[in-house]
Amino acid sequence: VVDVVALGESMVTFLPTRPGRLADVPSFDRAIGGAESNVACVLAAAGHSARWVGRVGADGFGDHLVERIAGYGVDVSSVSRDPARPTGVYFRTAADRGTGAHEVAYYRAGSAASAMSAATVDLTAARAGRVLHLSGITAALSEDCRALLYSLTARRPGRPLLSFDVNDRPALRSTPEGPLALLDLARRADIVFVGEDEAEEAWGITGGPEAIRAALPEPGLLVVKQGEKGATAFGGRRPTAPPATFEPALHVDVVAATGAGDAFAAGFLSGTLRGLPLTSRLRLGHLFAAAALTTPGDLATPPARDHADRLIALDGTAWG
Ligand code: KDG
Repeated sequence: VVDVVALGESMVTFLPTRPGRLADVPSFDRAIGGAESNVACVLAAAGHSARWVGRVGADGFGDHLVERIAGYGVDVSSVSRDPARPTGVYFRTAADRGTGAHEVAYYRAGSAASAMSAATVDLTAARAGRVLHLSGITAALSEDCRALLYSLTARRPGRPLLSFDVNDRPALRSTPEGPLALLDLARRADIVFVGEDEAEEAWGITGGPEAIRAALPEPGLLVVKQGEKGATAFGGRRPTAPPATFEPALHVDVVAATGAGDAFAAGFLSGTLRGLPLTSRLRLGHLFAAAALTTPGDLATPPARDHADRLIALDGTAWG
């Protein structure tokens, strides 16, 4: 059984060769992106077996994605090709040094991945892992994609451990009820990742991690990411649940934040697959995120397992 299956849209990503507005950047370097395949790539790099299930066009960009993701050791045998629709691509600018703001231009409407549905995706392959990792991005791609998420998150015998990263992308919202579907889907998952700022923006929840847990009591594990401060995990169901576990993040000079959330999820899932305690899972999340934060693209190779294990075992003051 494969450890983790991640399903979602991957895109060829164009990273700017210089800072500045999209209107001014003269050229871009090609890289790969896609929140869910990022999680699969990082987990494979961390020594787990991982599969990415997605749909790309029958074009060169589709070939590029499949080859690059396979290069991380991810099983891509269940990726389907759509002869009638293109592979999605997107461009972004460098983050502003002061505010972190950057521009993103998606060219993904009508993409091959937006045609993912129960008819075009290998559901058996999607359900065959110990963990199935999904994200809210898929819900925003099309009606079919949203229906696919509802079907994969339905509680049924033998369902893999369901991991869901809310990943609200305001630029992709097509309906005002979009954010509510994300809440609905999160409630059906076993492990949920959400940003504190994201919960406020999407759902208007302002009271911090405790308030988010109150609104989202169902998942066995809820991880609230608090940016450079750290992350809080709630395990077990109320009212008998242990108290929240907070772990501070590592301080790094951020080069690009994109992909950090995916790396964090991969680190946490790696610790989960290894049966590590919550504190270690959160620290692995932070460690993997630090690697992504200090590289310009989405993907960074996480530290090797023995190295990572020594780092997460450092005493709390090294982490504070
Ligand atoms: O988490 C990184 C992703 O945001 C990036 O790779 C692009 O998947 C992407 C998206 O839909 O925003």
